[in-house]
Amino acid sequence: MSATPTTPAPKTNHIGLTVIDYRGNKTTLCAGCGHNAISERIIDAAYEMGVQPENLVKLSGIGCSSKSPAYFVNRAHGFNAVHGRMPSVASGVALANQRVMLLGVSGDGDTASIGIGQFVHLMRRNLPLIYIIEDNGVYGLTKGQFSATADVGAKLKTGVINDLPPIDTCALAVQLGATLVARSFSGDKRQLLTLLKAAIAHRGTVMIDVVSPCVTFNDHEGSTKSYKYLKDHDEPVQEVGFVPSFEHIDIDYDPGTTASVRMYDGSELRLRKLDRDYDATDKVGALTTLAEAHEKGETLTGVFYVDPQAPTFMDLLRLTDEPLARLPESVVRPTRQALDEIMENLR
Ligand SMILES: Cc1ncc(C[n+]2csc(CCOP(=O)(O)OP(=O)(O)O)c2C)c(N)n1
Ligand code: SF4
Ligand SMILES: [Mg+2]
Repeated sequence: MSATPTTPAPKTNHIGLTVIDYRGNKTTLCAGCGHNAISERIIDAAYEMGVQPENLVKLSGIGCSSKSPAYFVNRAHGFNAVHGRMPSVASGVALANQRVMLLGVSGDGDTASIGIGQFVHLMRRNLPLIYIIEDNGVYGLTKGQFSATADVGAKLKTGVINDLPPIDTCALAVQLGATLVARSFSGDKRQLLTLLKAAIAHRGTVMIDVVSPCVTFNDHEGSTKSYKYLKDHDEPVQEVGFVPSFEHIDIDYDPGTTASVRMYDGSELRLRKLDRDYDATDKVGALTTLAEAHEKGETLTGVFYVDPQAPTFMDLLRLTDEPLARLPESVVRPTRQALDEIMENLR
């Protein structure tokens, strides 16, 4: 009698979950939209890093990009904020509960146009959160008008040419105080996955601008955010590698050519030099490199800046670890005597 073939049990991560536990709803975005590839990488990164789904808070604003959190990690919490106002909601969540992991997904319009005021203030606080911009250079949801990240000379399908200089969200984030700043391309599976895993291991503000082509309104000849343009112009500043804290792998590498950055949770981010000599811990160097790339019309990708030691907003506020919402009244309510003393001092 022949043995009945058995289906192999799905692989589990180090907290015992399968990749299915990290999936979301079926996407309603256009087939081929770069945003879908980013959702897939988020699922892979959360699975590989063993993120507890119920410990994750997904936040977004308005746009096709801001719909994406519905398409990954269904078991997480979610908040879809008003257009460009995700940072203030995220700040509130972070302050109310330091134990959750925050993942914000925004668009170039949601961030660099209507949301720029909130974005710049978020970047200067080093609040622990991951902020992803799904950057297609247009307002996809409202049918493809230029956004503030569109390059000078970029052409819409209608022939309209963009004359205004773009806002470089990475340069802004580095200058203002974000402590892990990177750019990637939705079509570069390996680099994006590695960056997302490093982002999960970091404590502080992570800002990743992911060029994510809009196949419906901005993937034609003349666009600088199309799949073809990125394939021809994507220039990594280094090769990124990542060893999570729970995988004690000793990989030999040449310290002269690979810089190693120890992340907050003990993981290791490895940055291997390519043609250019790039130091991701040098803030001024990062700004100069981004400015030079801008002058030359290059699309650089990789880690521009990382500082795993910088104090976070919570450290500066000396906030208790215990979620504020769970503190008992005896702790949050001043005593009669304390109130009397305050009143006495005001006389
Ligand atoms: C207050 C407000 N103003 C304008 C709009 C219209 N609107 C919806 S999405 C959007 C732009 C979205 O662009 P982006 O953030 O780049 O997302 P994408 O769709 O390209 O992913 C705009 C202007 C709105 N919903 N609310
Ligand atoms: S319109 Fe563009 S951004 Fe929106 S889902 Fe379609 S391809 Fe993606
Ligand atoms: Mg957009």
